[in-house]
Amino acid sequence: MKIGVVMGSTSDWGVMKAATETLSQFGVEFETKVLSAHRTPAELEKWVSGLRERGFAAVIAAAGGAAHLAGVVAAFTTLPVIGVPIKARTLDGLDSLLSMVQMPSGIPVAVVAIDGAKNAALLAVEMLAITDPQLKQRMDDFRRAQAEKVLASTLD
Ligand code: RP5
Repeated sequence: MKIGVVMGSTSDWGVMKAATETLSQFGVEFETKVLSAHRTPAELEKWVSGLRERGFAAVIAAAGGAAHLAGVVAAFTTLPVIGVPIKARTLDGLDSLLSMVQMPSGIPVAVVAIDGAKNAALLAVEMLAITDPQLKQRMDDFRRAQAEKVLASTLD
């Protein structure tokens, strides 16, 4: 199963590289797209509507400003949608966070931290790992390595 990674602008890519790098690290296939809820609404609908039958399991959607992208993606699919609020040029990304996290009842979007691209990918991997034992093992190994790094750390 694959993960869709969509962002509203090429200006989001600097942050979103961390998501695709993390998916690659776990050997998860993905497709990246730049599509905007307000600049390319028809193309966004077409791409999102075809994802399930093309073998996608979830979508990561990143946007800044009035970040309605994740909510609109969620409106067009019943695949799980993970929103990444991008720290835009104004308001420190708070506008992005609130517009993603405050989805009205009925159309859920799971939202990670502002610029939280890596966690979005990890959450997507965990979703796939529910039914993929190899991926679950890789996630267990990742967690163990992370814990060992913390335990081995020293202060000056
Ligand atoms: C949103 O507006 C994008 O997701 C981006 O975070 C923000 C600014 O886009 P650009 O003006 O840099 O293209 O649609």
